[in-house]
Amino acid sequence: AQLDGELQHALERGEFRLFYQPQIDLATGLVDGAEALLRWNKPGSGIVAPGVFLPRAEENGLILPINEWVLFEACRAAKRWQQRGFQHLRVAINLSPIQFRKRTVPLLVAHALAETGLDPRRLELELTESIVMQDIDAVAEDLRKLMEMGVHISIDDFGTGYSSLGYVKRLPVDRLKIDQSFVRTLATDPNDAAIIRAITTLGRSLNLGVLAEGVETAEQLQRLRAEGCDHVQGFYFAKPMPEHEFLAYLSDDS
Ligand code: G
Ligand code: G
Ligand code: MN
Ligand code: NA
Repeated sequence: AQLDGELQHALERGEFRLFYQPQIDLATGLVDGAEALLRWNKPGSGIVAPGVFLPRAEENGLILPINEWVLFEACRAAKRWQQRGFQHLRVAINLSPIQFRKRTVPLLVAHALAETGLDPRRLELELTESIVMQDIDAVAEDLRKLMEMGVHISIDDFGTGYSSLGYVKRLPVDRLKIDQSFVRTLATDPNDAAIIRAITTLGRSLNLGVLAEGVETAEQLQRLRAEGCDHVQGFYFAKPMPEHEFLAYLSDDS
């Protein structure tokens, strides 16, 4: 209950921040996007990770205004990047299951794009299986509206859920994000390589991009490239960081 009040205050006082983790296009070796990850800059405590407060926010409903703030802030940030000359950079945000249940995501996204002037093609929405499993027809309809706007859709933590194959066929999506659990032990567990190959093969045949998350070593990178991943993201390249550090990283990179 104390956390509920603190989160409400955090929202009102503007204590939330977005950190950005670069995503690298393996075809060019360049950063072409970033995942926005929520942080709470709690007075007296420093930066608090989302695992500490998002589960509670999902329970008490505060996740709705929090994620709405995330959407608008990420669009404002990406618009700033465009204006600085990084025209091809995309920003990806994480959506939560209860947002989709409200059926307001397409409208909210349209508002955020209109208000910030961000090109819809520079926004990506990451969905988890817990979202798509709810009411797949309703989700499919909302995703179609978003895609018609030009917004990109990816499936996060791909491979960890048990209905992955079924929904990938029924939903309009642009890419799969291979869960980091398959990348972590890639060098030592032959099953991981087999799973990753299955996902990239699926991606190719359905014309979907495949991004591997949690890349921490040169060896993992080399194997992921060999297995046909087109994008990577992970500590090997960079950790999630504040916007000014991300912009400095971009300038070094190009
Ligand atoms: O940022 P990591 O570094 O700690 O994130 C932990 C988890 O929190 C991840 O599963 C990530 O998807 C989730 N997460 C991070 N930011 C957001 C956000 O803005 N909205 C939602 N719904 N989940 C987020
Ligand atoms: O669930 P989702 O994929 O949205 O969460 C991304 C989470 O993964 C964030 O908490 C982010 O900080 C974390 N992350 C990103 N890259 C790496 C990595 O290379 N190694 C590890 N262990 N975690 C990572
Ligand atoms: Mn994610
Ligand atoms: Na993930």
